[in-house]
Amino acid sequence: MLKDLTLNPVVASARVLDALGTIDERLLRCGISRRAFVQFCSSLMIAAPFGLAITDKKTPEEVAAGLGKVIRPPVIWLAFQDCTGCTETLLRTSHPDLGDLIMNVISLEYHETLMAGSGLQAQQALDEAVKKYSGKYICVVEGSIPTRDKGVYMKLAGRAAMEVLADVGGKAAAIVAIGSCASWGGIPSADPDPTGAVGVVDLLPNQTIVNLPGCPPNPYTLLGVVLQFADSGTLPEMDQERRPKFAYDRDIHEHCPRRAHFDAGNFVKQFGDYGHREGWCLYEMGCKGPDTHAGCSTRHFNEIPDVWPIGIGAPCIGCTEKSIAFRVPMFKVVQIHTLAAPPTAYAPISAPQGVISPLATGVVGLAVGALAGAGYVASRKFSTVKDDESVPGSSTTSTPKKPDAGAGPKGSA
Ligand code: FSX
Ligand code: SF4
Ligand code: F3S
Repeated sequence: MLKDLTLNPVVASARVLDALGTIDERLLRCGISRRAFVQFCSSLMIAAPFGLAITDKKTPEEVAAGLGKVIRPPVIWLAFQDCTGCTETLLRTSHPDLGDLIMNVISLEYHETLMAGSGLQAQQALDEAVKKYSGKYICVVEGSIPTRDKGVYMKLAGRAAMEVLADVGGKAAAIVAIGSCASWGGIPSADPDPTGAVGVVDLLPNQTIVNLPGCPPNPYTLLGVVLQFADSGTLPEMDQERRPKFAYDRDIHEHCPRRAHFDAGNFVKQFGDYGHREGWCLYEMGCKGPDTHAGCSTRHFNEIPDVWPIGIGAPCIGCTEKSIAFRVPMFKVVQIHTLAAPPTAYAPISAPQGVISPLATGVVGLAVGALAGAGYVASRKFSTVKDDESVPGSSTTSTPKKPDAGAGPKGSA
C-alpha cells in the first residue's frame, strides 16, 4: 500500500522548502540573465574574499554554479525602531538588474516596508509565514526594540515589539540582526535613550544570532550570511560581538586610502580646507577609523568606487562599534586604542648597502620590545590635538612634502 508521504513530518517539512525552488530555477523564471547573476557572485566574492564557504571558489562562475543549486531561503523581515536605511542599502544598487536579482535569491515572505498588503492582510501574511516555515526561516531584524514601560513605545497589531520578536524570532532557524540598531540599540539608544532601546541579543540571548552592525551595513554581508546558511545550515566564524569575521576582521584604518597622509602627518583641519580638497587624513576631524572594525575601506556601497563615508570626505563615525557610534560625538577627536599612530621617526629612503640603519633597528626594536609603549605615547600625542584656529589648511604645509627623519607628525602636538 502506498504511504501518503505528506504525513511524514520530515518529508513534509523538506517539501515546504523544496516548493520555493532553487535560485537557478527562480532566476530563469524571472528572466534574470546569467550575466547579472555572475556579476552578483563576483560582488559577493569581493565582499567576502575569505571566511565564507559559498565564495570559497576560484571564479565567480564557480560561485554561481554552486549558489544556483541552493533552495531560496525563506526570510521574515521585522522592522522596529529604525530609519529603514538597512532596507534601503539592500535596494539601492547602482544597477536595477541587481536590485531585482537580490530580491529573488531569497524568498522574502514578510517585509512591512516592501509588501503591498497592510493591516489585517499583512498580519495574516506574517502569521502564515511563521506557521509554514516554523524552525526553517531566517528572521532578519532591523531596528532596536523598546523595552521601557513594558515596551509600550512600539506596537505591531496590538503587540509590543518585544512580544513580536520573542514570537517570530523564537521560531526562526537563525536571526540576523541587521544594522547597529538591531545589534545593540544604535541611534534610538543614544543618550537619553527615551524608549530603553536594546538589540536582539539582549532579549534572546540563547538564540542563534548574527550581528551585522553598521548604519547601515554592507548588503552583501547580509546576503553572504543568509546564503551560506541556506546552502549548508552553517554560519561563518564570528567574533566576540557575534559579527562575522569575513566582514569585520579588519579596522578601517588598515586599508584606508588616506592612510599615507595619516602616516605622513597630513591632516584635514577644517572641512573644505586645502587638505580636505586634497584627500588628506580625517583623523583630526574626528575619524574613528583606527578603532572601527568594518570592511568599508575595501568594500564600497552601491557597487560604486569611493561610495563610503571617508571616500566622500566624511570621517568614519565608528558605526559598527558598540562603544563608539552614538556614544562618542561624531567629530570628537579620540585617542587611538590600536597601535596605529603614525611613526614619530621616519627611516631614510635608502640605507648604504650592507649597513643596517640605526634608525631602522630602532624601529624594529620598537616593534618588538616597546611597541605598546610607543603606540601609547603616540596616541597620547594625538589626544592632545587642539582645534585649529587658523585659516583653512594653513597649519599644514600647502604642498605635501616628505617629513625629515626624526620629525614628528605635523600639527599633532
Ligand atoms: Fe537606519 Fe537600520 Fe542605521 Fe539603524 O540601519 S541606517 S538607523 S543601523 O536600523 O535603518
Ligand atoms: Fe583613514 Fe580615518 Fe585612518 Fe585617517 S584616521 S587614515 S581618514 S581611517
Ligand atoms: Fe560606518 Fe565608518 Fe564604515 S561610519 S559605514 S564603519 S566608514
